[in-house]
Amino acid sequence: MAAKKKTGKSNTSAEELLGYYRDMLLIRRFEEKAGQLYGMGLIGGFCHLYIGQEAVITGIEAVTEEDDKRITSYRDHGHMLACGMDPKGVMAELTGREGGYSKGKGGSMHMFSKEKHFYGGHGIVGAQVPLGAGLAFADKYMGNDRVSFAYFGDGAANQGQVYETFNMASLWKLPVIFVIENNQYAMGTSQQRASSTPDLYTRGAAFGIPGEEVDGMDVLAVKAATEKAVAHCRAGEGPYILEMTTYRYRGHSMSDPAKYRTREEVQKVREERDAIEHVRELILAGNHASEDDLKAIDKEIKAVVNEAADFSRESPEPALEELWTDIYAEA
Ligand SMILES: Cc1ncc(C[n+]2csc(CCOP(=O)(O)OP(=O)(O)O)c2C)c(N)n1
Ligand SMILES: [Mg+2]
Repeated sequence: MAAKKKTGKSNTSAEELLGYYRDMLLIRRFEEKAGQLYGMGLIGGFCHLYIGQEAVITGIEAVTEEDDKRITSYRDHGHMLACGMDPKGVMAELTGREGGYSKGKGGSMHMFSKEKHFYGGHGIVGAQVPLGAGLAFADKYMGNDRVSFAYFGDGAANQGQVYETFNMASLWKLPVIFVIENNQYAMGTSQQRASSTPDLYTRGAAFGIPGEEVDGMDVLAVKAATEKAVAHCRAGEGPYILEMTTYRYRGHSMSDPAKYRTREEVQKVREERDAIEHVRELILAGNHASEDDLKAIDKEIKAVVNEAADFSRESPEPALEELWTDIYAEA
């Protein structure tokens, strides 16, 4: 295996590292299970897996506080798990069951949790970005010091509505952090083929929004950059852009011809930059836990995921009458 070029604080505590290990592993095992259930025909429709990108959401959520808000695209399962939503409710939504977060009527891309301040789950590329600024506007209006996180991809970064949002967010100094999850591809189109400039973190320059490029495969680097961005927002300085360089290991969605990149390219990232492996190495090198301890954690996580999968199969399908509920909000 090639030498790692990761940044990382050697003084990170055992507890913190083991926490990241657990959180990232939960996302990976959950997504692997979702892939299996999809293959078995238990999940239908769209399903976009987050495998490979776990360090981004894990590092950011390590910094968030109660009542901070988040909104993202259709590649949303990891975001839900990381902000504390119940794996059972997420999995049951994937299988379209009553016990799901949207009572089985939303599916993979349309889940919400008011309690955890998770505002979706959006299938229209880039649509969550102005909505994220809206969340931040509400907090500014209420006069609190909450921060909103609007996540979007490298493909979405070329959408017009993103720049309209940048303008307003900067003009009104909204406490929103724009997190660009640059996983190098938008469906089958590589970033090089679609973006006029390679650096997405500079895209706010015309609006006076500072930005930073971060190794999104290194949970400690993600956390450090997020701390800086959050401090900026909470101090009333307005928005911030974090470009997380990351990689998705699986296809765009569940059907993906995978003709746009080589197997070797994927394998190389897995071997040299995997976020979970990186934390695992830090844990072992620091003698914070043994190989057996880590195996035991994996076993525990698998049990949580299996329980979620069982729940998602046992929960009934929504009753027919549900077709008529949750359509209009009562005003
Ligand atoms: C407005 C709009 N255009 C096109 C699509 C089809 N589409 C779905 S995902 C996607 C790629 C987006 O890529 P990126 O923003 O990099 O996010 P990623 O899937 O890599 O997480 C496209 C073109 C869509 N859903 N909405
Ligand atoms: Mg992408």
